Amino acid sequence: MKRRVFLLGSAALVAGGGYVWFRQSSVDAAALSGRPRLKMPALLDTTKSGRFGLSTNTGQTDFGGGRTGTTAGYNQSYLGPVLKLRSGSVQASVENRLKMPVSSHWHGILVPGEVDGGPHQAIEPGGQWQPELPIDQPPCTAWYHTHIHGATATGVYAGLAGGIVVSDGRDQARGLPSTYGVDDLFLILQDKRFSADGRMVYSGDMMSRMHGFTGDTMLVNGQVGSVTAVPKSIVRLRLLNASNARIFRLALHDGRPMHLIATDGGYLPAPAAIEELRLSPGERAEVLVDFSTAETAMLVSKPDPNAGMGGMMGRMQNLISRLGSDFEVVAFATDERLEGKISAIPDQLGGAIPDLRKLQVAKQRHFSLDMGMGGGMMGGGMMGGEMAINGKAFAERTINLRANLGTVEKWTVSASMLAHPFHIHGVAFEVLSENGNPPRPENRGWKDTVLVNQELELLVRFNRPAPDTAPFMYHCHILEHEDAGMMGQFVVG
Ligand SMILES: [Cu+2]
Repeated sequence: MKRRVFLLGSAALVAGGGYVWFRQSSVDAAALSGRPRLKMPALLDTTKSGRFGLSTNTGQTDFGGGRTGTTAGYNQSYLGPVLKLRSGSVQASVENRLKMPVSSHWHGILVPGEVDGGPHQAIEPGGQWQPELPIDQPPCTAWYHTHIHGATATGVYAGLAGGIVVSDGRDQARGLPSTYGVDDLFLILQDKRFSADGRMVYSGDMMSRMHGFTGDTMLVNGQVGSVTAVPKSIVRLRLLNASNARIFRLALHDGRPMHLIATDGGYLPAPAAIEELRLSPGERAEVLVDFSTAETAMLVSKPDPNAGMGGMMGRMQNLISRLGSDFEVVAFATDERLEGKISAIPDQLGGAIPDLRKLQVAKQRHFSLDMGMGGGMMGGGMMGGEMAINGKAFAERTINLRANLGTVEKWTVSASMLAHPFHIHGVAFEVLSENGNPPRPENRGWKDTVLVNQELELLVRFNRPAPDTAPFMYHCHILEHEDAGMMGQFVVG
């Protein structure tokens, strides 16, 4: 069945843009054959050595397609290697060769506050940080990125981010594709803006501060206009949204299903066939796609719901953006030389079903994600586009709440005006309800980041400690909002 091309009202105004192209039920193989092949990030496998080293660098990056930029990365000029971690103690070393402070937050890795890599673990220029990471969690896809308050948006945009795979080495027994770079692919999705002469640009203008910065060009693993070679088999895509602000609504161009196998914290009990996957900044999802049925395929995205429905400014932004209507995220072409080992979607995955409902709720809390209007329309001290949670902008010396180690709390998180991806450090949570309904498939399982469009109820499990000197953060993962103060911090003890 052909996928319905779904257009927002305003998108009709950008006809002549790319969307008509995606009505095609097949992707032209000849058109893809001239493109450069997508490269996977280098894999830094720590499962034998139990250690890894990262160092921040800056450099000039050629993204392909005539696009270049002055960028930063870990161990390279843009982004960083994918770290493969196993359970047990892992010795990390992060060296900062940049002229500004950076950090390395292990987003989705459940470790104590002192080694979480948040704003309190800044690494000064020339400095080195050597945390020991006690890895103890189910297999999952996670990531790392700089997290300096006020400089996270520009740091991640420059390239200070990389992927993480937590593995228990048992994916073959699960019947899952597990050959990295062949049938187990890591795809880092980002959007960027480029000047007329192809240089990467960033803007902290009013619209970007309000809505978050969105780009006009798609990058996958730091590459523009590439094609991903896949075997004619079942392939696993580890999808990471490392954009500053863009929310993806992903689908295969021909309506073939994606089989969702894992969300942020790891495997679901069984695969769930879905047609659309919503992935907001900071979130990860693993899907299986069957590439045996056709030689080519295209992962596309519908417009960002924040840009399309976020009022007049979002609509204007849509009109000037080439990513305003349905757009290509990543193209695939089968390659006979690649050997895929998996030809069927497994029935079961063995992911533990979080059932926090059986546990006693120690405390109930409410969080309101607040946006100050530029003109001070909201009053209450949130002038000039300041962002806040429960009316309070982030303050480095304020502990906003205290939780007890080993307890479960019910957090109700609400948002108005825009949808905000809400991330909590150092915990895994279960989405209890989403706008009064059961959570959508991609919000099931263990989560650490979730898009809040109206009101979500979360059951949050606190089982990692964080002292007053190294509290955990909770914040909006639209990085411009986070930098502007939509963040709080908590201790667990
Ligand atoms: Cu936000």
